[in-house]
Amino acid sequence: MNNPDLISHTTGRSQYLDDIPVLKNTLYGVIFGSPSAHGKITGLDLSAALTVPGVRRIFTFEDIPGKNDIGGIISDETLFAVDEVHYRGQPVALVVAETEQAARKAVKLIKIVISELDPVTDPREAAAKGHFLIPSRTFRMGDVAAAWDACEHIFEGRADTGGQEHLYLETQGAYSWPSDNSCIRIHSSTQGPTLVQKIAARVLALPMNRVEVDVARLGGAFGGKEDQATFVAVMSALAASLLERPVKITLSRGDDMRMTGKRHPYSADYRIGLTGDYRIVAYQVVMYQNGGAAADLSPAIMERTLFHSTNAYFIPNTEVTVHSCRTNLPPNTAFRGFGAPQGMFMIEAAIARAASELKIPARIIQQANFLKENDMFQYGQVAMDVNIGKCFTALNKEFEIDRIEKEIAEFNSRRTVYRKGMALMPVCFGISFTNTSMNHARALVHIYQDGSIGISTGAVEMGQGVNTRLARVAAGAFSVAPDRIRIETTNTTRVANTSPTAASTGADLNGNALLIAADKLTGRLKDVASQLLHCAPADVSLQEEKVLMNGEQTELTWEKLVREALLRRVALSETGHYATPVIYFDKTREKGHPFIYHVYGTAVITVLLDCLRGRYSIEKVLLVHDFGNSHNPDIDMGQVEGGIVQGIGWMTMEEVAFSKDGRMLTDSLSTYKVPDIYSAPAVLECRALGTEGPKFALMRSKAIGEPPFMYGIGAFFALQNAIRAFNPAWTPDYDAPLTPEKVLMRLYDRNNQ
Ligand code: LUZ
Ligand code: MOS
Repeated sequence: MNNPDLISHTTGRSQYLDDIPVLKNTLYGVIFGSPSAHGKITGLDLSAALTVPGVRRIFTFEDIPGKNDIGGIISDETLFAVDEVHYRGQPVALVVAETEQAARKAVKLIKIVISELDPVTDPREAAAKGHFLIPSRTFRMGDVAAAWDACEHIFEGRADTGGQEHLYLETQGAYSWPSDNSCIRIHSSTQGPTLVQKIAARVLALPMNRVEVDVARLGGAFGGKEDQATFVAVMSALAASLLERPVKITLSRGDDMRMTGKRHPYSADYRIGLTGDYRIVAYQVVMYQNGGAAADLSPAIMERTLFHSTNAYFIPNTEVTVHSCRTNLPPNTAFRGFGAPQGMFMIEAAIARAASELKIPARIIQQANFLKENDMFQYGQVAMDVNIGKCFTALNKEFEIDRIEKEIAEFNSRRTVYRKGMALMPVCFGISFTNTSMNHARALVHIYQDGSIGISTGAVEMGQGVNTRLARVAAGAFSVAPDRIRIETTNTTRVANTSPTAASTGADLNGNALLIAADKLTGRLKDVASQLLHCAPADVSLQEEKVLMNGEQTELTWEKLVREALLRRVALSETGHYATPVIYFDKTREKGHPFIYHVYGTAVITVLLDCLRGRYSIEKVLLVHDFGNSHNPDIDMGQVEGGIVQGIGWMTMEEVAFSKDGRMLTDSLSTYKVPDIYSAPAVLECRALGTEGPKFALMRSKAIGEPPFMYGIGAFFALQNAIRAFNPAWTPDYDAPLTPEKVLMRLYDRNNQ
């Protein structure tokens, strides 16, 4: 089934935030951010800025009628700074003017006096000073301390991952206006309309029923709009409410890059112990999460790191600790994978280290430790329908890893200036919000009297294709033509108390709610049909807009049936509520059954490295992925391809850099390199592991948004292997991203031998 936005996207008619026709009297807001990463505000002079023609008002914390508190999980973040600033770009004031140009001009004239304090940007330094955002957490299984004795080999070391800019095409923005009876309407580019509604209500001192948030679609999000769309939306609502005029805010790319948080950088110390036959017996790791200046989603991200810290392996004795460290950087936030990629990188680094010391390919260790049916995850969940081994076997059968290895060895033995490298990257990713209470969704379905159907859910379309999936589910459930279905905007007045569209759960949760609503409606329609056809409701079925009785076509059509139902005063609207069954988690024991199912897959990545220049290309990504019974193969492949390229970018070229004093050095596309078509793998072949799929996945089609991202981690290790083939004297280190500059240094590094 086609994307319902197909025509409007390709003709440029789809409405993003900036395409909403602008109302008369609209004002424009530009944020004034702190020029310092840490300090006390001792003076703020707005007088020159206020003289700029067109400026209507400048808002600071003093203008907030409610609470100056935008914290999502914990209350440690303000909308506007009060007397201290904690990161560069932290909002201090909002200038609102008749034009955006006037507001920008005024922002430059704001004078702030800051008494500087020392900024901390490094998470280990923050930890040493005791600067934590939340208490640290540890997951344990077995007895690590006792297990070291049983190990033939023990290796320890350090591993680091970098940040990552979301670089959604549409920057953060919002457009709000006062509506009837002191209500406020907010159009926000957010993954979490309910969160925007809740925080706007808190800041404006309004009950939530006076705040309506509407989202048509986002121009990308990747997690960056789960929490961090909120401050922009709330500022526009605040200004609109106090000025009683529409107010629009669109962050410039530079402001967006400087002001908003990114993927959390992590730094880790690991210890891994193996038997003589390469079974991993023990794994201990302490990770320092660079959380930035406020908690944002860091507690939940920390939790997912803990859950995924052994990736697709069974390790009987583990002890994994994450410290969430407070630093003077923008609050780091959700990003596709949500802490799992960081945790998985650490175990892969530990395995790679062991392999290099033992002088064997890492995949020998990887294969020897794949999770098996009924193994226990560290967090107490028993692994069921484990497909990691099957994915690997299928991958090996399809692409012959031995042959690839031989070809690479043969290529490298020619000793040209090029080397090739290969790595295997297995992935096991748990589906469900780790916070059990968030795993619910609702749908509101109207059948209109002409037979067309309008569907509202909590799902936000951000380019991932959730609307296509929902439309197809609905067309199937009612057995009507796809063009009868409209997926409405996501709106807090129609569907309330939603969880953000995140954690790869958007289709599963909202689609299941939709099925529940549809089931109630078709039940009522079949009752009407049974009256008209003088038969039992069970004899009635709907098929391709026809009503069948005992499998035989009748003269009753979908449209006629709907009209008859209306005449009989049967309700043609319905809601469905879905809450994921089975799952629970006990945080006091750190044990439970947090995930409704897991997604598995295995990839092989090969790279070609130019050893004169340090340049490289990703040659091939070959993978077998367990889609379950894919409901929309095109959407799923799109997510696989996009995820892998984004993962490769994180591991190889995207480098978020800050100066010591907390200034972002990579705040434009000339200094921050993201993958383009030239850096995408030349060959990407994905095979589906044919499985029937879990019954709790929507139409047994597994969640797809995040899991493929982590295949990209293989690019790091493939590159390392290529470097080692050229420079055997090099002792590998595990400091991602492995940019061309770093690769070049390592090609000629002989110091550490
Ligand atoms: N967001 C969230 C997420 O709030 N909880 C999660 O568990 C999660 N997982 C992945 C991505 N976003
Ligand atoms: Mo998320 S990383 O907002 O699914």
